[in-house]
Amino acid sequence: MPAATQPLTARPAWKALEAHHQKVRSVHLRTLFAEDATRGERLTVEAVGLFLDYSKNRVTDETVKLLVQLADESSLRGRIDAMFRGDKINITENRAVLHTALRAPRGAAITVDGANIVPKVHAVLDRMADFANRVRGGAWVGHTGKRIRAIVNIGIGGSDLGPVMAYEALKAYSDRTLNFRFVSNVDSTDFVEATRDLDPAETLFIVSSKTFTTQETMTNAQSARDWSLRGLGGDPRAVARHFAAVSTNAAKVAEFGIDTANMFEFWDWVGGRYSMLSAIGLSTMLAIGPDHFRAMLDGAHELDEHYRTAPFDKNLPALMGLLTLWYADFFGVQTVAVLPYEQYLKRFPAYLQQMIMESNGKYVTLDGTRVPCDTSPVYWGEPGTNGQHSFYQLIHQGTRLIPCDFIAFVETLNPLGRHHDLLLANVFAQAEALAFGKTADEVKADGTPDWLVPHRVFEGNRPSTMILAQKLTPATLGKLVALYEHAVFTQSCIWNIDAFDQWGVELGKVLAQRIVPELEGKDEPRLGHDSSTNNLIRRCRKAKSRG
Ligand code: G6Q
Repeated sequence: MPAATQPLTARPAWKALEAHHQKVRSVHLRTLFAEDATRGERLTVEAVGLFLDYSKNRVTDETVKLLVQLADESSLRGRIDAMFRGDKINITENRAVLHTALRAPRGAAITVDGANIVPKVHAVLDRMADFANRVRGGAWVGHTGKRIRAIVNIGIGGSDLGPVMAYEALKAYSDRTLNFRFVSNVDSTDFVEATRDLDPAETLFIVSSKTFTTQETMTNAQSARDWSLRGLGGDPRAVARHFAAVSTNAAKVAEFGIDTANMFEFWDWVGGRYSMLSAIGLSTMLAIGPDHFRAMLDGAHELDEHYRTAPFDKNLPALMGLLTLWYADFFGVQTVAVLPYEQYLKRFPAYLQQMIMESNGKYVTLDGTRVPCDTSPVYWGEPGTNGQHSFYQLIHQGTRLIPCDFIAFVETLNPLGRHHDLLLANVFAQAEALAFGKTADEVKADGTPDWLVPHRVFEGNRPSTMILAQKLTPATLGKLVALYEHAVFTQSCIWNIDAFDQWGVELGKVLAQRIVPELEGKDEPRLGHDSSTNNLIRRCRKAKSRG
């Protein structure tokens, strides 16, 4: 039987990795480095301007060889080709998965259902650029003739996290005369706080929703419409000057009252969490301008080409995906920390949380059977150095193994005295401390009293990966996004799961729809939930009527 058709845990490479794990699991990184003076230079890969140092991971050359063998036995190459080609690999929704087409150069050809989609992608990009130039240049004015000064993106999940992250990440490249806000939560506080100091005459809302049916977004969009019209004298024609939409659903956009001339389209082959480089990035383009936006697309495309063509042992996303799988499935690792040493990347971990956990947080394989091993670990993180003064304690001396991804840049966008050297010194020091720790003998040699020694020992052997780039630019951000997207895809191919659906978010949505009238209705509803849910609903109804 060819390996790919064998159950994952029966494949020769999986069996070999199990046996190999027994041999290496207690080998210390100190030993691995002591035995190979070149390890820190050898176990690195540099491509498309990203330098990946994976030498401080608990791997040997044999581990990498076996992981690559597992990728081969899982037909990773064929699956990558199928994704790029536009095969309908999102089988539970019968959709192609072509976020890579969003950054394909003009002139490329990618066919979906018999039509080349690349010209459509560029037509939308051109319309976005024209709109962005008009708003940024002041040619587009509001209903009363005033220039737009504030842009509020309304969206949630994939229609929010990418735009927020990219805006924060690329603030240095943004037009500082424009004020950007992001409203996602159905909690009214989000909308009220985001708009409290804005002038409706100068505010443009972008309603970003693939489906244009999402409860939170449509509720916020309605409140935005009311807020605008209230502030602009109630003339419904004002909507056309103060609202744009990003959606796949033209009918719903028109039904909401937004002129479809102000609608920017994307397609069902772009997953929500993979959509920040589609028209969902309109707020990003408004902030940084079309040229920087295109540079971001080009960066992502470079990484796409690298992923598509590089051998897996020299392939940045493939290696990153495989390393995490090694920890998740063989070391039983439950969580991974992403720690950018770059303040502008403060929302990058939150963005990755959705991309990774909504994609690979699955227990059902493409065949509908249960996966035979663990799938995605939990991702979390904060920028360094702040985290060092908070949760790093647990990473250094806690009982769990938490692999870390460090992201650092040689240059800062804001040179100021010694700050950047201190920042870099810290990120390198953390990776070193995690890997090598500090032995009891070393602690004693410092003159530490015996009783205190155990507290001051660092076991080390805590793995980390260092991603180093020259400088945070739009192109670099595009590369980082594509790097993680493809690392996620790599894992999903091995686990044989659908990384592009998200059925796990549906049940709660449906139940909420049922509870809304039970909370709002005048008459006491007949409640048919469990006793806890019934009690919570009754309690709120009573408290509201007293309130
Ligand atoms: C992402 C998910 C989800 C989605 C939101 C918003 O992959 O599908 O996070 O982006 O639920 O959906 P709409 O864009 O349709 O409003």
